[in-house]
Amino acid sequence: MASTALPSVCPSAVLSFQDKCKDKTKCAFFGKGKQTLSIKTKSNGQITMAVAVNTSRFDNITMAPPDPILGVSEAFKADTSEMKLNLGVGAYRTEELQPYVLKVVKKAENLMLERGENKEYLPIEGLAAFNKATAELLFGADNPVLHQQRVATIQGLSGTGSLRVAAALIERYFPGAKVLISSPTWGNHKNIFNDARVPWSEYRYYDPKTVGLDFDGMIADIKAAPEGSFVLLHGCAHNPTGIDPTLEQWEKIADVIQEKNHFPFFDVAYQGFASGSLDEDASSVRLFAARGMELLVAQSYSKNLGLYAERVGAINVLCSSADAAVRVKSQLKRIARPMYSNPPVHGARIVANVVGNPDFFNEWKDEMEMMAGRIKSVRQKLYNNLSAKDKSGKDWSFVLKQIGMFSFTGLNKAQSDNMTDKWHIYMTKDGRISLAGLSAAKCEYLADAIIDSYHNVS
Ligand code: PLA
Repeated sequence: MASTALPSVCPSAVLSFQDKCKDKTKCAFFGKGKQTLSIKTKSNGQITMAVAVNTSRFDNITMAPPDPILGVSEAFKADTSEMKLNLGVGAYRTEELQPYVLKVVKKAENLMLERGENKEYLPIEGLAAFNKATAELLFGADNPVLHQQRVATIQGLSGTGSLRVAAALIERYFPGAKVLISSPTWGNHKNIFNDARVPWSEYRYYDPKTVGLDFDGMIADIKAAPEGSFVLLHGCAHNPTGIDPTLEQWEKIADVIQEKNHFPFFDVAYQGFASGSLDEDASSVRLFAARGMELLVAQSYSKNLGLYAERVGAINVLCSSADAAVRVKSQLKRIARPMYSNPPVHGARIVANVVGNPDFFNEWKDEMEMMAGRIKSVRQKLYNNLSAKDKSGKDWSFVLKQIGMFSFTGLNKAQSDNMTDKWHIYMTKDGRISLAGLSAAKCEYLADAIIDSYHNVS
């Protein structure tokens, strides 16, 4: 800040100066709001004038790093190459690499328009028909936990917002409890718990040597965690590895969690997308519920119904009694109200309409199978190209073993950089590619890029 002492002037001069400057648009000292001027009269009659040039109270705020996943889409947009391919974010594309709105979603929306639904606020907990449908999709409509009213469900701002509400519940009612997160995991998990001030640590999950699950490491780390920790589990289609435990392994994971009095916390962002079946993909959650365990589940409809920007999802807390569920639900609402007040209605109505109408429900299942099927077919085609073109003898079969939207290629940061810099293929720097953004036509090009990056960059 520059400080200038003006020659002694009488107070009336100050007044006239201030008067002149009342019209700030004409006064040179107030150029475009970038400068501020303050005038002080000292006891000796001198006037000091302080001019602050181009300063901001935000000057000590540094640039946040670009988001490791959504930042990739920004970089992709800026690339002018015709060969460019966005395999960063997990968003389903058609064979023509265009975004896809499910036909059944359009039908449900038309119905909603015809009905002339209003735009009144939803209750804090969200749309009742949605909450009922989402808990039934997750646990199965005839699951005793629902009939016993042991599940507290509130609609959330998709998977992310639901995880954030659950994190706030943990912070408030289980202070100091740790969340155990798989290594690696979806990049945003750590931010969510950091921002909610919930301590976390990692458990082993991925074994680069076998390109598979490090099951023994996972069990050992869950066992070693302080009793009563929350164990964050990907319900299906683990992101980023695409490696899920088998049902037998899930049973063993449940054993250890029960032994240690831990709390299972499922993130279900891909129900129906891993196997193509809603029920099969919920089997991990249902297995834990059948053991009478209390658990948390965050759900998302971004991928399975393609409702990405509608932000529709839910947080479910399975409690050991109906009475506990009522109290937990009241506190979930208490957390949500000052955070975002109440959730958006449009996506919730779509889900409720699709699930509530048997024809629509069947159409949804068909379309989900179609999407999951397209991803499986490009997975196969990518593998075929990799194994036919790479003469080094490397085993690429892990591509086929992984499930869901992603393939975890094992490419390191330098190799992933090569994919982008040389081949214009955009992906996250942990070596993850979204097969949902790949077309059959681009499989060969992608295989060439992977082989080049794997063998020629270290
Ligand atoms: N949980 C997991 C494991 C996810 O992969 C994602 C999304 C979410 C929750 C949250 O999604 P939602 O808030 O839209 O419901 N992961 C994406 C997108 C698809 C993202 O990073 O936001 C991904 O590319 O990893």
